[in-house]
Amino acid sequence: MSIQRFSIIDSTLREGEQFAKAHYTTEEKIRIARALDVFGVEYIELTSPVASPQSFEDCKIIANLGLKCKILTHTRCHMEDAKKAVETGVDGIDILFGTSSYLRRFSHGKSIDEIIESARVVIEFIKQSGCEVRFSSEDTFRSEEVDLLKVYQAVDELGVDRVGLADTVGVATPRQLYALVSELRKCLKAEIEFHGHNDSGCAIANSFTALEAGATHIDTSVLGIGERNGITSLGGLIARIYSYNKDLVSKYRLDTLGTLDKMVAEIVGVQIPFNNYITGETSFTHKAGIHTKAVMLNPGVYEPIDPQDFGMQRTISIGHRLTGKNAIQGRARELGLHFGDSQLREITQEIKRLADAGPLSTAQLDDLLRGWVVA
Ligand code: HCA
Ligand code: CU
Repeated sequence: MSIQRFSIIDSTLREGEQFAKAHYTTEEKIRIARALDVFGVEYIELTSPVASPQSFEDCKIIANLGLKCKILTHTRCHMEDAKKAVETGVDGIDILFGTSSYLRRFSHGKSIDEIIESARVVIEFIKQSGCEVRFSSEDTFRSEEVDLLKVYQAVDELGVDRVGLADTVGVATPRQLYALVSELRKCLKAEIEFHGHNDSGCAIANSFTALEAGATHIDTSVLGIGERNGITSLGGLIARIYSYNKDLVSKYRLDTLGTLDKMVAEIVGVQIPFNNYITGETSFTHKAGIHTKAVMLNPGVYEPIDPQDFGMQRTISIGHRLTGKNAIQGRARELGLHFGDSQLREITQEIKRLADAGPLSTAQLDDLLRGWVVA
């Protein structure tokens, strides 16, 4: 199935607050919410208002900022939580219930019929309040399929806006996602949301496959921050969808992704990983001679993503032993120097010889090029 439309539910301010290093001030939450809104995510999910007194106040503040995106909060499937959430003025409430045998035995101890009954009361209340409601089954992929279907069908009948599939421990595979989402798509009216953890490295692939199978809402966080090693990263999901069909992500302000990643990295006190999607330090650096030659003729040969679409710069790395004469010629031209082919070959051999001892800095390389002219 081809992907027609999708929405991002960014949870940097909910799942992201569960990242070991995160502790946001109100002012930081507001900055992040505004930046996500500028980027254009359709929804922002906030920590439950029952988490702490400040969390309740912050929900109210962010729900009243007048942002374009919808504001959601995330609560347990309890009446007291739902009431408190409605009080904050959010647009929607994401509720969660554990259906796996682990959670049923070691967490809440409820049967499937009891889960449905508790959910019914809460869902009806939220709907009457005029808020959107999503019901998610925590640890979906370690739950029995008959149980899942029963619960999802029951909440669908109650008129939830979305049902959520949560790969809480990051163990699901793309094939499992495709199978379950396709099946649910056939029997439910509600839209389908996916929330995936990245413990085994499949969060982005699983999110994308969920979309291919008919899901329409994906949970993300900036840099993927969340419990343990986190969830689907916003930039990673964008990179994945862009590579599939660039038009699908043209609704976002892609040029602001770098600012967003940097802001959140600074706030939680981490570096943007060097190999991060799109905004990593080396994401658009080309090194080996064969690569640089082709990229200088046509960047698309080795660039699935155009850095300019994201306000990023391409780097051609030159002063190392894997370098090639085309890259060296390119740098020489930037300096206003023009060499013949045999000179370029000699220079390249010399740079390779010197760089065997370690990479040359741009200044060293430029000196060598300038010096060659003089010689
Ligand atoms: C949590 C669990 C959750 C919920 C996801 C969802 C998960 O930390 O409360 O509501 O869809 O991964 O299962 O983040
Ligand atoms: Cu989670």
